[in-house]
Amino acid sequence: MIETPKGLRLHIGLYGRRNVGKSSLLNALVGQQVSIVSQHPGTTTDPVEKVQELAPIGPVVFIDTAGIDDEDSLGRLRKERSLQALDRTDIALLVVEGHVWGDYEEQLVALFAERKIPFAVVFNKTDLAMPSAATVAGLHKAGTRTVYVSALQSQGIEAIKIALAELAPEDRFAQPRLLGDLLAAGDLVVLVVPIDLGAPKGRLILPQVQAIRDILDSNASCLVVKESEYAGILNGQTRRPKLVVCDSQVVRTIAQQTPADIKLTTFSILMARFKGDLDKFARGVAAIETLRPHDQVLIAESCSHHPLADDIGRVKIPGWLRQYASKDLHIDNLAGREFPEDLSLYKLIIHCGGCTANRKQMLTRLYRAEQQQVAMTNYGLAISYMQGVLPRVLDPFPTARAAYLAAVQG
Ligand SMILES: Nc1nc2c(ncn2[C@@H]2O[C@H](COP(=O)(O)OP(=O)(O)OP(=O)(O)O)[C@@H](O)[C@H]2O)c(=O)[nH]1
Ligand SMILES: [Mg+2]
Repeated sequence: MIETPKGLRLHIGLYGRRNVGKSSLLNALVGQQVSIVSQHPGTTTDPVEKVQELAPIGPVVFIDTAGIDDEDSLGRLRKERSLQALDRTDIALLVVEGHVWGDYEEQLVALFAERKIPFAVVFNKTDLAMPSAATVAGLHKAGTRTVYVSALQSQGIEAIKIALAELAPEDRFAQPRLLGDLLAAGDLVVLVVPIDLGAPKGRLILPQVQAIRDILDSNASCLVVKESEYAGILNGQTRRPKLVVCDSQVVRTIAQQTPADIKLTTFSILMARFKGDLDKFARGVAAIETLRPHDQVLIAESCSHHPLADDIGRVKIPGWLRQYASKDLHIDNLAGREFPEDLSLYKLIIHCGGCTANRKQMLTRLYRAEQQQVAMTNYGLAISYMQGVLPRVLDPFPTARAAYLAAVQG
């Protein structure tokens, strides 16, 4: 078995007073009894470590520490060990009992701050008591994340995982290449770039520029053409393109003009893979088929650009969806940083390519949707789906294609 070495794993430490439920939380997080729990304060003496694959972050180590609020000689030893664990902690969870917040917690917060360890405050035992509004307000004012849980009743454990994903450093979310991994040196790629009203003045958009750069990094070449020139250029080529990448909005025409043995995809599908999880988006897109009148759909964008008259997220996709599924869909648009906590009212979320967002943000959103069992896909997949060319444009990505086919059959 190939295991990620501990040193490469994100270390998540649980800290807090004795008896607040650190060990109970560890057990709830990993779904196993790995740390001993008892009603006697001081149960955990040495830090307990547990390796785990934690979605969506990946390989992590949880460290359950001894409560470090006692001052007898044994207590001092425990305290030392727990503080040593801080040295290897990438993210800390400060576990507190509902209503208990004092100097001890403030000291731990100061320790995290001094060591620049991102942390969240986990209010445990909320089945017994809730934190005071003043405590919570103070934490929020300082920009600290708070989570309310009950380890005993297994409540709120998902919220901890989401907080962890949000606190995890961006470089934990390994980024695939945009398309370079699909190419060999000497290959030719054709990029079809419509220059319409939506195209920014005097430049190309980021995914197009990134694609050109990535192609060059692979020692491959590319031709950049407008859709009106495409057929002519393709016919005049003696070299067969390895791949054609087009804008989603012209995918149907380009698919018709491209021989079946030349692989075709879209910029947004490349972005879906680069910034998110193509397999999951491919699975999510099948939900379009199940949309019924009055279902709620969320269209989410990472940036808040000024919407154009025929804006893709506000006008085009809603129009296509209404035409394809039902004219009576309820469609909400959200742009920028906001993304609702409660997604459960939505039947489907369609996200933009996220060219201005990072991979971590997208994976965290995807994870949240997954937890609430709400289908999520992205612009490019949704458009290609409604244009009837999805299997074709997923052809270069066999696992995504399989995920899509399984979802439409299931
Ligand atoms: N009511 C309630 N009891 C809880 C909850 N979580 C833990 N407990 C109880 O609190 C006691 C202490 O739990 P532990 O998980 O051992 O606490 P700890 O923080 O690891 O304690 P030390 O190892 O002594 O520092 C046990 O009796 C648990 O059953 C909760 O959410 N609600
Ligand atoms: Mg313990």
